[in-house]
Amino acid sequence: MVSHINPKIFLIPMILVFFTLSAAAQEELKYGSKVLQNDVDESRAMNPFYVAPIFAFVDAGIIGTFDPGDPIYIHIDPNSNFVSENDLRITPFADFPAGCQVELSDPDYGNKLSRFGVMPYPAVELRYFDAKGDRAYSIDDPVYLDLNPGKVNSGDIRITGYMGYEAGSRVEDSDIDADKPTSLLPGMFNFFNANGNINNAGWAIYDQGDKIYIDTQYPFYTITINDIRMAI
Ligand SMILES: [Ca+2]
Ligand SMILES: [Ca+2]
Ligand SMILES: [Ca+2]
Ligand SMILES: [Ca+2]
Repeated sequence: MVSHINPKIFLIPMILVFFTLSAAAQEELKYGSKVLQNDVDESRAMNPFYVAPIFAFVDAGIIGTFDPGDPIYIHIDPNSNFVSENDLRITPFADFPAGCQVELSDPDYGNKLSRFGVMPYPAVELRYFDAKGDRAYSIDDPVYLDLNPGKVNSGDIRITGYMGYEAGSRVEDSDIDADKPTSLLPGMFNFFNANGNINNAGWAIYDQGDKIYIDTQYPFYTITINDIRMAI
């Protein structure tokens, strides 16, 4: 009997369902969100970087000190000292939100980068607050780029949102999460090679549109629950 049904009748509702799912996916895949079970990207393959990217910042605002006026990046090529194409902003810069890649025509492209942990700048680590106290990194635990590592305090950067504070925001002394102890996050940067391109040696190429994750169950190179999306 099925063969008598006109397939076109089903096509329109299916398209509507597709667009609805796409809209939902856009929302849940936002910057600083954690991968949940059955998310569209869960269990996708990821690729390692040839050289591990670093956190770096532009010393703007008050010069000679790291301060809230200084935009922070995941800097892809540590051999360069300048904001480069496809570096990833992890704090907003001008009208650019956290989680977007730098393009050649952007105003911050080519700005000089400074490194954390090099005098006079503070050291940083990726750390989490064990919110439910289960002594492991888990889904409720917010993650920080933790300056002067060990405790959430003023100037730390939220890598994930927490209690209404957005991913990419900076902690202030009066915030709910200020003064919380932190633990080292097990994690490394990997990326989803969205456009699928590879070089002659067979390595995935990180370029425009590819999505960086903090991979918290490595080195399996798979997007799993609790990994953190660093790109919009
Ligand atoms: Ca500064
Ligand atoms: Ca926990
Ligand atoms: Ca801190
Ligand atoms: Ca690519």
